[in-house]
Amino acid sequence: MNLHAVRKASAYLIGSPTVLVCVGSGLSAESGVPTFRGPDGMFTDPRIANFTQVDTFEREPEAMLTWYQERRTQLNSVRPNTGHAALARMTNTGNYTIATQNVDNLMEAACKAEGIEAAIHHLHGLLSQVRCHECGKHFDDLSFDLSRCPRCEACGGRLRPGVVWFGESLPEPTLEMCMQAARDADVCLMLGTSGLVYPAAALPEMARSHGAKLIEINTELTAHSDLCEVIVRGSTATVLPVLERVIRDAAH
Ligand code: BJW
Ligand code: ZN
Repeated sequence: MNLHAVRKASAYLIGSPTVLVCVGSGLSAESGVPTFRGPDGMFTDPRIANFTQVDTFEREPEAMLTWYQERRTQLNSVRPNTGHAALARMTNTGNYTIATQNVDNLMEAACKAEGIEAAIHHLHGLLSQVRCHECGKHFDDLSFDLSRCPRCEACGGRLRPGVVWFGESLPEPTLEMCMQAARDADVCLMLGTSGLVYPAAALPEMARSHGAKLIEINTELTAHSDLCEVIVRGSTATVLPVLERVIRDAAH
């Protein structure tokens, strides 16, 4: 890890700034939740890549729901990693908004474990939720077995995971709050996201055009690396605890 880059990043984060944190699947990678792209990503299997497209739900609903049910079950056995925990603690050092593309609840779990309340917005929904594809009714319940293709008690429609597929709109109030946070931010911290999926990828761009400094923590270069003031190459599970420590030490 480049400690010079970590110190440079900390200089932007010391002094209670307003921070938009844009989170992607890399943050949860060391918890055992696979990323989408890259050599170990779920999308190396083209069939799986298709399961994140809304059109596939019309053609192969059983296969798609079985895959989603497996991922819902896996959520029961994953735990937040050191990156989630450090980020939770960092939110106490400024005005932080977390805009996550992740559909796990690991950031909430880390905040709970640290006794911290943070503003976390799920742009792509949550795997723990189920909703009706027809009437939109939400069921916040992990006990549904989606692989049995359950039906909505309100309208008889098809139940599906409460996530956002390609070709579907993001939840409007969530996106609006994140866009406002992008406009207000002094700093935009990008954690473990490839920056390829819109409109989430537009948030750092929007923050930058409103004057925010961009900081990236990622094991690889991304679509946004060229826009960054600071890049720390490394795992968020390793870098965030060091960054949080430097910020905390500066406060004493
Ligand atoms: C580490 C690490 C470690 C690893 N430490 N780092 C404008 C331009 C072009 C296209 C569009 C546009 N606007 C809209 C579009 C279309 C489309 C889109 O963006 N397409 C592009 C891909 C071409 N967007 C949409 O369709 C969105 N909807 C929309 O725009 O609505 C308007 C509309 C309405 C009606 C009709 C049409 C449009 C919806 C997007 C939904 C995305 N859904 C998914 C699946 C969620 C459910 C599920 O989990 O199954 O969301 S796809 C997948 O990608 C998932 C993720 O949230 C998302 C982003 O991925 P992420 O998190 O960045 O992961 P990776 O794998 O890409 O990257 C991992 C990174 O971590 C890498 O950089 C690694 O290096 C790093 N890493 N380990 C640190 N330990
Ligand atoms: Zn319904």
